[in-house]
Amino acid sequence: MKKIFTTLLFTLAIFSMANAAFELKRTVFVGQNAQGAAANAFNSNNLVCFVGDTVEFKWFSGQQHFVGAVGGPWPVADVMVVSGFTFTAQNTTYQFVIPTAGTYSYTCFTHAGMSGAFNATVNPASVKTTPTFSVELKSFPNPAKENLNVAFNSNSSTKGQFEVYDIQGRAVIKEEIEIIPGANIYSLSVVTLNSGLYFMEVYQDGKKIGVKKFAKN
Ligand SMILES: [Cu+2]
Repeated sequence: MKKIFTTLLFTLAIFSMANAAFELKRTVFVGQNAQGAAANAFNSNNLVCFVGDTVEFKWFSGQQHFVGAVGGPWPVADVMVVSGFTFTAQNTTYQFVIPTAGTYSYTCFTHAGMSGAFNATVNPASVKTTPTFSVELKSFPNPAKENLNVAFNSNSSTKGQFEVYDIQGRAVIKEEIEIIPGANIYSLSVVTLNSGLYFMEVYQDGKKIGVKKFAKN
């Protein structure tokens, strides 16, 4: 029992680490130069980071620094934008989670020439890739007599389903398919269908990814 619990904890820890790996906290020391010494400067004053990261401004030295944003896509509601933020020994940190890509400039209004920026881009590792169909769904011949050929492109290998509905919305055909990366062509037998209009829906992993209207002769 204890072993199972330990394994579970370990698994949870790994899982949270994997999630946290995309978002980092980066510190900008207020009142420190690039060499780490006390100065009317920010360290770093040219931070490179990712959307979702937390930038923490942390007081390092100097009596008082009144810091505010001067450019970039800062949210208006942000305290550092609206009123500036005062860094003193007692009031040491200010945190900001980067909401969107761009270059965020900031300055210390107390000390001329004390300024910096951080440039945020979207971390490619955090972008979840969802399978997409790069080519429009095609069906032919239209009207169909015995077989309806369905063609589309996919970038992944997954399970899929064809569903055909009549004009009253009744399901008349359901067929499981295996979707492969690249060009997919399926021949669907429609010989049992009455003449009329139908809608063919294609599902990938339970999600509808295409609809095509066709006629049966
Ligand atoms: Cu300052």
